[in-house]
Amino acid sequence: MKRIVSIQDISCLGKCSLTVALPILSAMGVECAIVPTAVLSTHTMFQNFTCKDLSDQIAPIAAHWQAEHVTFDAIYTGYLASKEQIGDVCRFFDAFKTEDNLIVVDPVMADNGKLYPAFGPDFPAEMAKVCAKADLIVPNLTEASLLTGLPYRTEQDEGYIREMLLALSRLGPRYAALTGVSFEGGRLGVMYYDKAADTFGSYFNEHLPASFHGTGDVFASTCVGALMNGLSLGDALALAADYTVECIRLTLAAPDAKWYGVEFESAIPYLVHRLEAKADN
Ligand code: PXL
Repeated sequence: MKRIVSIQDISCLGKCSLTVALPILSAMGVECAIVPTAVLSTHTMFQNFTCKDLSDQIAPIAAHWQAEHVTFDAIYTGYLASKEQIGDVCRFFDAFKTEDNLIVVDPVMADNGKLYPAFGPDFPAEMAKVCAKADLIVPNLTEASLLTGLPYRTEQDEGYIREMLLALSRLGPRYAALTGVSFEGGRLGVMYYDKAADTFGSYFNEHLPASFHGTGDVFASTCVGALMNGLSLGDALALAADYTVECIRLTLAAPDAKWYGVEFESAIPYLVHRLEAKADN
């Protein structure tokens, strides 16, 4: 069984970060160790939230695991709580990176043209240092714009997205995948770039008329789980996009849907069936 470690916060209520990553990766048959970056009462889209920064735990956890000779097939980071812990996360990468494993960074910090409330304007430059050490990064368009300095545009065309992907890849990672890409009404998806092969790819699905918190975490967790199941990057991104859409579809159909997150739990059978179908091919 593949073992990964996910470094992101615990939002005690709110269906995001580790409370989404753990069940999804478990359902996909991947062991997921965790390094919590912070404990919050809720995600930061609630009006108020508590937050206990756990930066001082990252180095001792890493040191213990190194003493135990633990290895990981992937290191997957999401929401980091403060710029103070960026150095700890980079040192964690240095401690556990091998020739064969994969560092996946979801540079969670912004959406819809705006930084999340807990971050100041100097945070994107710090997150760029984490991206520099990744094999694959999966930003949304707002995060990509903050990382590269290129303008954030809601009207997109392929030239703009390609330019963004090239700029992202110059931060360091071999692979960059941009989410929230749309070239025509009713279609939404992901476009990606492989720097070593100098190739672009894309995948589009239905654009449902709603947006929910935590869908980026659903997408990134599924992508990591799919890669650990041996899917190619293109297939992993397509499965992640399809599962995310299915989560939104079921949330919209649920009479008791919560505003703060998607009903990813109800869509887990769909995810498992899709993965089994891939394995049978
Ligand atoms: O879903 C991303 C996310 C993760 N963790 C926390 C957040 C958010 C988005 O708002 O606030 C704490």
